[in-house]
Amino acid sequence: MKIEHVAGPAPALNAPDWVRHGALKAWVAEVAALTRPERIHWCDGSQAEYDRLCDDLVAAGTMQRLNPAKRPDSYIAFSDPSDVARVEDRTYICSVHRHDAGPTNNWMAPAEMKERLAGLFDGCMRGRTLYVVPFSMGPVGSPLSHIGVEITDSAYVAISMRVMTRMGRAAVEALGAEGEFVPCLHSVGMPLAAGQADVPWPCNKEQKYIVHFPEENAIWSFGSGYGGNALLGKKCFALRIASSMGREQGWLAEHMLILGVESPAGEKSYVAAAFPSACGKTNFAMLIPPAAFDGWKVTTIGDDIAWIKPGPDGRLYAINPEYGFFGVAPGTSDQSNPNAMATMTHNCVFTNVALTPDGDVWWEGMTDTPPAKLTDWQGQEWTPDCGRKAAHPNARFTAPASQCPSLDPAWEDTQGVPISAFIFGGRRSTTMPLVVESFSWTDGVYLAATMGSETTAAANHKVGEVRRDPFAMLPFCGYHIGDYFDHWLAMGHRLPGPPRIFCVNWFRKDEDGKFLWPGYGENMRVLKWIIERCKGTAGAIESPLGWMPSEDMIEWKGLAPTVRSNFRKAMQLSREDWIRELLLHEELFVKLYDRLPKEFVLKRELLLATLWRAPEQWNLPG
Ligand code: SAT
Ligand code: MN
Repeated sequence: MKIEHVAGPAPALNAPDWVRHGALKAWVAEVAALTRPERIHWCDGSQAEYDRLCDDLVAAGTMQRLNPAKRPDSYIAFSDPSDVARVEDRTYICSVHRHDAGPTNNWMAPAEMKERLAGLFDGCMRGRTLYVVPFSMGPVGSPLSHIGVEITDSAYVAISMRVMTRMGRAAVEALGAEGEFVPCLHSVGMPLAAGQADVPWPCNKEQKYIVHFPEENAIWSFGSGYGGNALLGKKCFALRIASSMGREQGWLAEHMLILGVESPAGEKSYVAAAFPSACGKTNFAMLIPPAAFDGWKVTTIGDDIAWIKPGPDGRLYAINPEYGFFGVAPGTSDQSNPNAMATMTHNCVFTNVALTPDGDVWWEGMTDTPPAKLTDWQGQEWTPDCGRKAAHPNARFTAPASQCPSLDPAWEDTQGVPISAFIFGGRRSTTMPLVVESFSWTDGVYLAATMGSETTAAANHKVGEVRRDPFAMLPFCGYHIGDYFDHWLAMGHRLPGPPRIFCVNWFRKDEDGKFLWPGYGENMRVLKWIIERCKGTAGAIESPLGWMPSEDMIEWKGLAPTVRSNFRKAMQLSREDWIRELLLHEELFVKLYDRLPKEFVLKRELLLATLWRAPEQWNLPG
């Protein structure tokens, strides 16, 4: 991308001899001339480099080394209290035409945005090191993979990218002299004047911009050092830019975990499941079946993002483009997710969790009884009765996927794994049943498109309000969401036998606000029915919404009878709730009107008519 406003001397380019890509070197030189860092470092991705950058971060006060006896090779970082989550209101899709970004994205004309950003990036790396961070999303050399290069002035970002992506020399070598890469430009937006002391978590408190140019596959991010705002391989590239690439090239980039299920007979199936941020995707991806499911095994391919392409046999194949997990820490425990706990025993970076006096980490939900004393995520002394949370609700662990005990042997398979089912789930206290299978592909795309969810702490908005979150992609779709629905419809109709589509809701509550379903490992009971539906071995009954399991189609072994009676409540459909829901569908549809697939209008009518004929409270028979 052409950068204007170039001025001033730039440091030596310092490109190592393994960088043969002329356009890459030219881009780095161009950025350095604009941002004027003190020095340039090309990341090779080695362990020695990682260790050295971690030492630098410890020296700078950004991270503290955890007690090596408790948590070897691990660190804790506290962010600035103003920089704790994705900033959706500062996230832009800058297509040439406003209409191509659609009504669910912030938009600005590319020329205008570049002008504004060039002003912000001008000199923004003064006093800092510019890190060139080459990375591959997906196994290096896989036909499903793509390469990016992030330029950042944050060493924390550089080391996090080494955990989260295949980072370093191998990615540059795969690029060769003229391979295609997605340029990802990032700055914390806090230049240092001569002699000015740095702060532990540099960021820009006034100005933040997370900007995507889908027509040139480029990303510019300014002002934040946190998570999806700054680790640009994740939401910015692997979802927003990749979703737009996928639409042009005939594939899908989705906010989905991928897991494998092995039956006692040794049959293996894979499913991909979409849930909004902080709705338990990591827990589901690492599920451990209850004891009664002797011989069943769940394995993990990924916990957040799936890239999916049709294979030569007409099935859809998926890879996890990431290399690590950036999981929500609060609520994670040896009970809720033993695999995640085992993944983060070493080589882990924790952000905004609490620090124990003996140099380990703690967060709400990790143990029933909190430690008597902690340092909280803001670096302050904390006691159980102080009235504050010890960890930020969006506190995260960054851990290598390779350390996960449930990792699937095929997780780095360059061809990907075949997907039998798509599962969509929101966080809904009411309305949505525990599980339902759509009547058809079109029907399933409708249900996914109209998904709602109560908001979480993963983005900086009010927690707990229901918003439409189509495909759990609302903050991550890099183009018009109506075109995205159309792309999904078209993808399925091109396949001889598309995967089945299911909706689940682990979060339904009773009148007293208590969860009706135990969740976690017990979700295996629902997953088993889903897998058997795909194989054609499980029955289902017709509900107004789709196919549902009756009570006798679920495996109940080892579960208290009360859960069984709650199941019926969790499967109830209330006409009143659903009429409200359909009005919200209408609200979404009106916004998208000119690009809304016409199937959706008819489907909505059909659903309304069916609900009117059904009883006011529709219950599973029996
Ligand atoms: O901060 S991230 O965007 O990477 C996490 C999330 O919102 O899922
Ligand atoms: Mn996510």
